[in-house]
Amino acid sequence: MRHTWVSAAIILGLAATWLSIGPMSSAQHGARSHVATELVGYPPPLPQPYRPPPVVTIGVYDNYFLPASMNVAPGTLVRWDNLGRHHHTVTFPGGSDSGELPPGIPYALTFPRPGVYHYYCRFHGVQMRGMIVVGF
Ligand SMILES: [Cu+2]
Repeated sequence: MRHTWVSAAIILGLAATWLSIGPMSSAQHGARSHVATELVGYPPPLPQPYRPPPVVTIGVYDNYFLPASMNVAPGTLVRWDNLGRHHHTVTFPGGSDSGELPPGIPYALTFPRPGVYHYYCRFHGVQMRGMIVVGF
């Protein structure tokens, strides 16, 4: 009986030692612990499904943009459709320019960054102006 208690105490002591230092030191199996480090976070996150960017359309008429002002989220694709009977442009001062857009020809730009973007038509700029507000 006394022998059993001594054995149990020895086993408990060994178990406590094992738990405190681990089954092997890291130097003993460095390669294995390197692999284990790489597997942290396994399984890897699932790939996100492709989500097309939001798209909005602005009408280009003779001689105005409709709507003249539009708020969009970052990453939105903005498309201008020339629904008028004349040629127009979508021109951002110091930036993109659609060139001359004949009737029926669209132009599109993506707005990745927040900000306020003013544009106009080079042929009718006095009255034909627009603004894209890209939200934060
Ligand atoms: Cu115009």
